[in-house]
Amino acid sequence: MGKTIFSKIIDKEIPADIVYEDDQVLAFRDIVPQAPVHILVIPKKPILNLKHVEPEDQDLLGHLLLSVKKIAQQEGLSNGYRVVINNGTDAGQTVDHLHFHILAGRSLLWPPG
Ligand code: DGP
Repeated sequence: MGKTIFSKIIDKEIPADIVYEDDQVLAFRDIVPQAPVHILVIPKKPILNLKHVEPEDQDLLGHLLLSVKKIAQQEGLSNGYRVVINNGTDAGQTVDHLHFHILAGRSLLWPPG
């Protein structure tokens, strides 16, 4: 399988509006925002989705969630935010690289549909 669009963003082959980066994680603004704030948080390790995580990824998964918290603080999301992981076809996953959506800046409906 070739590189996904997110691997190309990690490798800086295509541009993105990056809001956070460290040795394990990259976060950037979604190109099709569904809310005033819409950020994608991804591991640099190319994991397809949650179905493909392994016990060895435990620390990385924790680090991703702590990064979400850090980014939410950095973005000033004091009114709250939603974190979404779409896994597979029925969930609407379109990019085969694990990603957390951070959505904020408006009142979000539930159930999501
Ligand atoms: P999902 O549907 O959960 O697989 O979300 C994939 C998201 O990725 C979708 O909201 C649009 C976003 N996206 C797709 N291609 C690009 C891109 O080239 N740049 C950025 N910043 N976001 C992208």
